[in-house]
Amino acid sequence: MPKQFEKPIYVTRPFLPPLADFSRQLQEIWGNEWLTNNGPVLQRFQKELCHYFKTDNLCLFNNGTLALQIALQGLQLSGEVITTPFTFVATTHALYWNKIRPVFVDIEPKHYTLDPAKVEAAITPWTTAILAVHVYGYPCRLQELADIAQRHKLLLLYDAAHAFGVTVDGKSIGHYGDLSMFSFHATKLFHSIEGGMLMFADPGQMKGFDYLKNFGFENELEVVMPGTNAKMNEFQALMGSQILGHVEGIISRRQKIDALYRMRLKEIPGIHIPELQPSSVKFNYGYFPVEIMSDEFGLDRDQLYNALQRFNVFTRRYFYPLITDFACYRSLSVKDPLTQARKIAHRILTLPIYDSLALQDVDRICECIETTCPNLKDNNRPMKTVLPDRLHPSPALPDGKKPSIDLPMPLKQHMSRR
Ligand code: T4K
Repeated sequence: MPKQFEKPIYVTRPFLPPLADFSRQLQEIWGNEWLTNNGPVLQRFQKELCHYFKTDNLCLFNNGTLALQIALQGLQLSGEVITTPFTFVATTHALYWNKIRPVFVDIEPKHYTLDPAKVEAAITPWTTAILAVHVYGYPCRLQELADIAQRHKLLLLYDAAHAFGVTVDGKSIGHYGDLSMFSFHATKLFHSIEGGMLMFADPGQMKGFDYLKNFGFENELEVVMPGTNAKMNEFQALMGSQILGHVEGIISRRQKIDALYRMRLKEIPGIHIPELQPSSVKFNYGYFPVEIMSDEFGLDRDQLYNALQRFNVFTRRYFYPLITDFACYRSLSVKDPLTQARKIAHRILTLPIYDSLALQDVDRICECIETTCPNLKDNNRPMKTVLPDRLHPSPALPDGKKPSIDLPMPLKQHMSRR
């Protein structure tokens, strides 16, 4: 029986650049006495990102949610937008904040992204766009969605919150579709503490997004639209700028963790690991989702989730419940039975994966899963893995080792009570 971890192992931990590097560069901010409102560090970070993404068409925000809300507003979308129920709530909230009706359709079972056939079947005269999510960084069915969007004259938008660093056929995933939103939240493999970015095909959109994130100011005396405040500040930009230089290393260390999980978990009955991406995709290993098939594993997903907590391992059930099952969206009528999404939401478990997670700890997490699996007979237990050298130091352990619609009903009631 593996020992409980001395310190909690979370689903993720933020990458932090060397403190000395960060402190040194903080002096620049102190020297500038400029903390936000399109400061010099932000402008430099924006240029670095333009170079990284090979585009001039990107705009920075204080978080991904506001970036997406502003995107929908700037594009003046209304009516219905076809989207996925298998995502983080912010995807749908952004539609609601723009009074757009989300039309939920099912996902495909292999990599959990929107099923193009379901998208096409859900188009009505009120549909204005498709908002698909590269969930866990898995690219959506890009060509099929692009064909549908073109055939029906719809905008194709991607929530690429999880997809920083992903490329398809040598191009950043942000180059696909009309617009993509990236989240730079601390829980992402690339972050700026909090932050978000829009990348878009039409350079004409830039001015509108810039207005919308800065109150609509044209100049000191003129406000041209009712914007909001969604600006990234200098500290966020500094963090992002510093981490950008580490991003390839972060991805390759995560790839090793992914490979070790795959090797260790494949022998355990009832653990389904999504297929590796094809060679045309450079993946980012941002998440490590698995499906727990209760009949074969001997416990259901929630039982395993709880059992792992007793070992001090805090996995997450991203994305359960489905968006359609949250109190604030439950009253929406959804035509699609969401068969795959429902099944997957009940089986999915995202395992810890982050830069400072030592391979020894990944091995131990796998041992915890093996020990918990009632259907793994003793003589089937895999041999102890001989690990390659530690990737990099892990946190110290006590033993001294370095290891335009109506609000949905509940929301309406809630608001009228206030
Ligand atoms: N679209 C999609 C598809 C998204 O996934 C998200 C965000 C968005 C849009 C919106 O983008 P942002 O507006 O957030 O930029 C987390 C994140 O807060 C959220 O950004 C993310 N998706 C979502 C998938 O995960 P929670 O509620 O699970 O976070 P929390 O605080 O429970 O953190 C998870 C674990 O990470 C903790 O157990 C411990 C660890 N952690 C967390 C933080 C914040 C740390 O070790 N250090 C930290 O500083 O939502």
